[in-house]
Amino acid sequence: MTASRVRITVTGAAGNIGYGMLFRIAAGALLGHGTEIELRLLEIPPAIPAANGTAMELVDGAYPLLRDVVVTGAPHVAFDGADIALLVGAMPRTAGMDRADLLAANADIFTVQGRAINDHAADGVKVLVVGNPANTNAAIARAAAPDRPGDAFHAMMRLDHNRALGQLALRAGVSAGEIERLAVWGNHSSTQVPDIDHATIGGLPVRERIGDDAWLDGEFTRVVANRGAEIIAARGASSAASAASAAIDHVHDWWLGTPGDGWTTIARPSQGEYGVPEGLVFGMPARARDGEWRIVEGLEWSDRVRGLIAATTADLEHERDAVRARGIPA
Ligand code: NAX
Repeated sequence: MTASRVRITVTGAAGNIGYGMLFRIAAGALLGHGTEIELRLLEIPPAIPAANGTAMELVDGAYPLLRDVVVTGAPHVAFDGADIALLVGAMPRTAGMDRADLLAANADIFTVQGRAINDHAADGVKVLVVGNPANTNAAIARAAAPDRPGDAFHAMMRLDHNRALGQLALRAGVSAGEIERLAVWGNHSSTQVPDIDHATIGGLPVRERIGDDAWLDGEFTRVVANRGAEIIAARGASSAASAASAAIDHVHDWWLGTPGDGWTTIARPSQGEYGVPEGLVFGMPARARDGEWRIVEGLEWSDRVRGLIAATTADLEHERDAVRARGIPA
């Protein structure tokens, strides 16, 4: 896609992922070096001073592509004319809050933001939800934006995809760039299903190249699905830089296309592909061309993968039903 100037809205701009992402966006990592950028940074009132500090640093970076930075607490200002919206800010789980409370608190945020996108964003806006629970938050935002095409609302599963690539690359002693045709199905949660059955390393099937099915079907899947918790335990802070990098990868490919015949993982509202209930924002393999994603269809699931996919589907249905039980469309 080409456009000489693109307006990008980032919510939660004062947070850790925001800080990991904004300078790379300003430097051209998102849309390439021929596209000027306007940034709209949305924050809640207590975090506006910190977002202003980030905006000052963006100015101090003297990025040639960066034409404008606006910090605001008003969704209608933040999303006005947005071509790309990165919904990073979310309500974190606090002491005493159960999962249903967390879902409901975030449902309010993503309903307001979905509505503001519906009413104010540019035609063709592309929305990536990063804030957790990302898949269900994306479904909520989409439901609040009935005038926009459903497939404009994605949730980020590129970090899960990249984590799986990273583990395979380490194990095989290759670059992540040599691995193709990987997919991560389902929810961005511990039920996600990294699927290597179609994947290749340097053109060879992964199972053949690695030669250790027990590791691939056990430890590999566990490490990828629980990597976020492992990083919090190691750093004492969540995985902000790799999450920012994955969000940039997702939107970069949406805008500029996936390279060659390769595919990656996105989560967008199911249109019934692979029998997944319509509307669930579900991780699937996809290719991007000319600003549109096409799901890679026709892949066969092993019995093992099929069983795991049933579980991640039930996980997402459970989240959706918990939100709907509070009267919130999702
Ligand atoms: P931080 O707590 O550092 O930052 C979140 C920011 O969002 C804060 O500055 C807060 O003021 C702001 N915020 C809260 N409500 C808002 C609202 N209604 N409008 C605008 N801003 C709002 O969290 P960070 O580490 O940046 O993570 C952000 C989100 O990403 C979390 O929900 C986190 O769970 C999620 N993640 C999602 C990942 C994925 O793969 N989908 C991986 C990384 C990350 O865990």
